[in-house]
Amino acid sequence: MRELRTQVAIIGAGPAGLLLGQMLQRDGIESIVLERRGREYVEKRVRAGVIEYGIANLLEEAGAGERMRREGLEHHGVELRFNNVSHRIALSELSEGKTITVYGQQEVVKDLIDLRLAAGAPLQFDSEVTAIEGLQSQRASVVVNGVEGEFRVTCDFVAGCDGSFGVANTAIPKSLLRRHERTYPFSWLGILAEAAPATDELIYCRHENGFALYSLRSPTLSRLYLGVRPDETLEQWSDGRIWDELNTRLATEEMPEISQGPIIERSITAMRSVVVEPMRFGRLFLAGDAAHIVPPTGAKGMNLALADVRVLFQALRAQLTEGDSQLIDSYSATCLERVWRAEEFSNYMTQMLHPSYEDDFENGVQMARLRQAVTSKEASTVLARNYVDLNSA
Ligand code: FAS
Ligand code: PHB
Repeated sequence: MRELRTQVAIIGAGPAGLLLGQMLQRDGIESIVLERRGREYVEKRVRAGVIEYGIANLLEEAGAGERMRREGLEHHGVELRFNNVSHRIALSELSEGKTITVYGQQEVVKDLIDLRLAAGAPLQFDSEVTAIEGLQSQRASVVVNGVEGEFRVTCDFVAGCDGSFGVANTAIPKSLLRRHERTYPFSWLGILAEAAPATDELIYCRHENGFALYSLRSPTLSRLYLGVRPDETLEQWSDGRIWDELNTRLATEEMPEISQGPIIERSITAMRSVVVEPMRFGRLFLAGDAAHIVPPTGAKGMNLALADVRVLFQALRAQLTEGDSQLIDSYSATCLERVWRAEEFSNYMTQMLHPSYEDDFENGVQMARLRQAVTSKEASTVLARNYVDLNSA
């Protein structure tokens, strides 16, 4: 079998794998990024849209922030809407001036792929990692099913950045692996529409029919979501039904209708929380969705993934350039403390904004939480600081 050699084998060309490759490359540490899908597929996947203050700075410090700063939309607040009334959470005022940047995840991925290819650093698409070996020996290796057949990559370390359905977390012995999971009784139907957003800031809305989120990508592109029952399918949601339900849930006196346009992308995503422990086994380190999933209500998914990469890069650099293993030994515990804070905030936002169809006690409690979030300065300050920069704390 053909064999390649590197210092860090990175599984997955999502935001986590690509940012890790970028940071290692800039520091002269060899790596290879192995992606099972094609470039076009990876660059077209529409997912996250909000970048936290500290993560936007991280991307800029890594040399991947130029287009984000130019084209991204900087926001100073978000709205919480319920009973057809809007309440603004003044993010910047409540967080010493911090902001979020609205910039699609696929744009981050495109920027990082362009940088890696421009640097001539190894990035192989259509190359699926099928096995991970030697994690407790002197050298690790991954077996790859590539375009030109199978090959092996031997390395010092493996970064499992292969998302929630990848191979990396299965390489941790079942006797050591602990998986904590919660599935929520709803999914998100998301659309990308060629419609000028009727709002300048994101609107999170709780309506008796369900959740709605009004986000955006540019002055001509709206990104909108509806909370739907977990067994619902796209076939059950015609364009007309989607727009009618968005109008019903989001309507206020000031904004009775939202602007509509051709829907150019649509998907339904299940809502789950998952935490995999530990995030390290021998020479394998998990980062991003490979280790954790959060419901997107807190806009934490990609931010959490990139925050893991910040820790992993510093740990690998200390080990590979100075022989100092302290940071790799504490990697899992360091990440998991932040991961659980993000799980808590995402759970708080999800429960508060999605009405229960069966449990009116739960609805009473969640409405009290929502009212407190918009009337108590302390509560709105905690919400603002978690929303705008949880991963930097
Ligand atoms: P990713 O899943 O992005 O990337 C993993 C990569 O590894 C993929 O490209 C995959 O093809 C590759 N891979 C898997 N197995 C492999 C193997 N064996 N060999 C080689 N490559 C392999 N977050 C938000 O904040 N807001 C949102 O609105 C939002 N919406 C989402 C919608 C959907 C449908 C999904 C699935 C997630 C959404 N997320 C959202 C979360 C999302 O943004 C993730 O947090 C983010 O993609 C995490 O990045 P990575 O950890 O890099 O994983
Ligand atoms: C998005 O713009 O896609 C988005 C924004 C905020 C969220 C989730 C998704 O909480």
